[in-house]
Amino acid sequence: MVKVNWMNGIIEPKVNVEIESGKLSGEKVIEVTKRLKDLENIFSAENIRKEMTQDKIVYEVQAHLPVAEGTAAGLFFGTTIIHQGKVGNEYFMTKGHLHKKSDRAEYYWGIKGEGMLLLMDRDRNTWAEKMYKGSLHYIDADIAHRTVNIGDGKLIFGACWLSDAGHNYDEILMNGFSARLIEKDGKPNLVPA
Ligand code: S6P
Ligand code: ZN
Repeated sequence: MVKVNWMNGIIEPKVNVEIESGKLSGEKVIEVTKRLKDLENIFSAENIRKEMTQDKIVYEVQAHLPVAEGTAAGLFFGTTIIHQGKVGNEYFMTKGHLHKKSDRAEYYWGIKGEGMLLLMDRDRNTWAEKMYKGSLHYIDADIAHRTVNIGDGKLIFGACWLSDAGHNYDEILMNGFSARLIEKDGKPNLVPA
């Protein structure tokens, strides 16, 4: 509930973010949950994914969308929580995407846990940037991005992107990233897909 004190023009904010957890509450906050059943053909071991408990949550996204998607020059702000887990020896991760408008960049920052930001350019060169509490990531325009939880708890990170960036999931669904983060001897290894 927004409290307005018209006597002095000072108002309460319409939305809050818990700094420690990234949790958003208030107006125009949406929530999306991705479970194993929603992530067909994302992990390399699709046969193993199919056999796992389909309702298991892989990641949750909250986003503050103050303007309609597609609005020029607006901003969106979100928090993603990737749960701890693996499909075979591949860590739980997001679907990954490019932006529909290819010249739109994005910021990510680490809030909690240990992760990797998988980045791929148009020539399909893939590299991984470490994510941790306080890490800051500028995702350049036209770079595909996916996040991976390599820790033993939840990975939580924040994001800020342009409201007209849009999401292109199809290219990643069709061609994937050229590398994957696989656990070997208890450590993450970036291996060709
Ligand atoms: C939006 C931003 C994040 C992701 C979220 C889930 O541009 O990058 O909010 O949407 O981390 O990832 P994905 O690949 O399923 O959208
Ligand atoms: Zn994005």
